[in-house]
Amino acid sequence: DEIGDAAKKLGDASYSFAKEVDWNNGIFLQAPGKFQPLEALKAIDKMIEMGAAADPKLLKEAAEAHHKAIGSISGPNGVTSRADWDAVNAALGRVVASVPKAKVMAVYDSVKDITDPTVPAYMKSLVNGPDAEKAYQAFLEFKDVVAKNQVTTASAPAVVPSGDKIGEAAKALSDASYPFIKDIDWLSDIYLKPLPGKTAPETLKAIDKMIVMGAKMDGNLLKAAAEAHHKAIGSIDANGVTSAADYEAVNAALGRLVASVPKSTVMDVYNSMAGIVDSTVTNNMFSKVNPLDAMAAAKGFYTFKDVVEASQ
Ligand code: DGD
Ligand code: CLA
Ligand code: CLA
Ligand code: PID
Ligand code: PID
Ligand code: PID
Ligand code: PID
Ligand code: PID
Repeated sequence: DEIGDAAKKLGDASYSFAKEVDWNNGIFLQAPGKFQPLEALKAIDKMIEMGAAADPKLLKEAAEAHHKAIGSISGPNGVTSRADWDAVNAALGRVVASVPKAKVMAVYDSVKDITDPTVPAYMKSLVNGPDAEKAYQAFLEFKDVVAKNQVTTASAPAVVPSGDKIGEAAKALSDASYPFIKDIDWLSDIYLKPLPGKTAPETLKAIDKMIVMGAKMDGNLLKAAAEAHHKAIGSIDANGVTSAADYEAVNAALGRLVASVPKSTVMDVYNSMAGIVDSTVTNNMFSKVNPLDAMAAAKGFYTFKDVVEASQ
């Protein structure tokens, strides 16, 4: 297709730049400017809306392209192969072309709002400047091909299941865990801290398992889950906590999503995460909430998972 061909040209002009970026640099975990969680949440909400509007099949293919690309990483900077670099760009270009332009620009504008204007120049100073300019010039040509192939209306909204067992179980889970949700400091910057003692390649391995799980999920249920999150963001209070009803809808949507993939795929995520998160992290989280609320929530979760497993 045209976007695939354009991605090859983009690769010709941008792979040198890609090789110069130190993908293992911990700086990419930091906020791109002042830490402003509620503003950042607005930007993430725009990404969720864009994801919910995208063609689920193209999203799945983009996730698969990333998984493949992780498999061909080499060298100290963590760069993927030339062929996989092109394949990721092509896949993301197709995702962008599957949503109306305004949804893409809403992401750009909201990310711009939380990005310190000196950040791009600083990023450029870490690589060979002319290579960055060449890559950007090629991006501008690529985006014209994407725009030419872009839809003008979003894909249809998700079909949301109702009256199912997971929906019922989500009510019980949410009643049992909402007090715990209210104890959590959602606006803390702790969630952006590096995992103690873990390198980027180690962390990326665990993220790869999530990408694999994402690629196997039912596309309609993934879209429904994204829509539920968007709605939930719309009802947060000053502490960032969503309403009880929206929290329940998120739990139901995520339970259905988990049920749409094989158990072993879910356990691969759990086991790989358990391997990089040591007990100091979980103990620290536990120390910040009411222990009784946390235990009630955990009990609710372990009951809920049996219902999910039964429909898996
Ligand atoms: C950049 C963008 C990269 C900066 C990276 C910051 C983004 C971090 C996002 C973190 C979000 C947190 C969410 C993650 C979740 C965490 C959960 C815990 O370098 C601009 C200005 C605005 C920059 C900020 C906006 C960036 C938006 C990026 C898209 C959002 C993606 C979302 C990513 C998040 C996660 C993904 C899953 O646009 O951008 C560089 C540009 O900066 C440079 O400016 C441009 C001008 O816009 C353009 O008009 C033009 O002037 C150009 O061109 C210069 O510079 C000139 C000529 O005109 C060209 O023809 C050509 O010759 C060129 O020069 C060659 O040099
Ligand atoms: Mg990403 C984007 C890393 C998985 C879907 N992703 C980005 C970039 C960053 C990144 C490179 C955001 C920061 C930025 O804009 O830099 N993703 C990244 C990693 C992983 C991952 C490390 C781990 C596996 N992504 C992942 C998965 C999905 C996505 C699983 C779902 C399928 N990702 C996704 C989308 C987008 C990203 C939809 C974006 O739009 C965003 C992005 O790249 O925006 C431009 C700048 C970008 C780069 C350095 C890489 C692109 C290089 C281009 C082609 C040429 C360079 C131009 C110039 C020098 C800088 C860009 C200017 C900008 C204004 C366009
Ligand atoms: Mg998430 C999970 C935040 C958007 C899909 N998401 C998580 C949690 C964290 C979170 C609360 C990961 C950390 C963790 O496990 O804590 N998501 C979060 C935010 C946003 C967002 C702030 C922003 C809008 N997500 C989002 C979107 C999608 C997803 C758009 C795609 C539709 N998210 C998604 C999935 C999963 C998450 C599929 C998970 O599996 C993971 C999760 O919750 O795993 C348990 C612990 C969790 C919580 C504090 C909240 C849940 C409370 C449960 C139901 C009861 C508590 C049990 C116990 C006390 C603690 C967990 C024990 C553990 C062994 C299970
Ligand atoms: C400027 C000036 C003009 C010239 C110009 C110019 C530049 C404009 C630009 C630009 C626009 C632009 C847009 C970009 C948009 C990037 C969007 C990224 C979206 C990320 C998402 C992440 C996610 C997910 C995901 C799916 C999940 C939801 C999420 C589901 C259902 C200034 C050059 C024209 C770069 C969507 C993918 C996993 C949130 O106009 O003179 O330069 O860049 O998890 O969804 O699960
Ligand atoms: C524009 C203007 C509007 C019209 C428009 C428009 C276009 C927007 C577009 C577009 C946005 C867009 C985004 C693209 C982003 C591509 C990002 C590629 C990332 C590739 C990576 C590869 C890799 C890896 C990997 C992980 C490793 C690092 C690597 C570690 C730690 C402008 C059309 C709406 C194409 C990250 C995955 C293995 C490098 O808005 O008027 O057209 O395209 O090895 O991580 O090692
Ligand atoms: C300039 C002027 C214009 C011309 C121009 C220009 C240059 C702009 C530039 C540039 C922008 C730019 C951006 C770059 C962005 C790279 C983003 C990489 C993201 C990597 C990640 C990796 C990671 C992980 C991971 C998970 C870990 C955390 C991490 C935990 C819990 C100035 C040329 C346009 C290079 C996210 C995945 C392992 C961080 O604009 O005239 O030159 O470069 O380790 O999670 O640990
Ligand atoms: C234990 C001991 C026994 C008792 C037991 C027990 C506990 C097991 C447990 C547990 C398992 C478990 C699993 C959990 C799994 C969470 C999975 C999260 C996945 C997140 C993803 C994120 C993403 C995306 C997304 C889609 C994108 C890709 C991504 C596309 C196409 C120990 C109790 C049985 C909690 C997939 C969603 C946006 C990466 O066994 O005696 O306690 O918890 O962006 O994909 O866009
Ligand atoms: C298990 C054992 C196997 C069988 C199995 C199994 C089950 C795994 C499961 C499962 C995993 C799972 C995960 C669920 C997670 C739910 C997470 C809910 C999160 C809700 C949020 C709501 C909110 C917001 C929001 C953003 C705000 C904060 C809030 C800020 C900054 C165990 C079946 C495979 C259900 C985050 C979105 C508005 C709070 O593996 O044998 O069954 O379910 O307001 O952010 O303000």
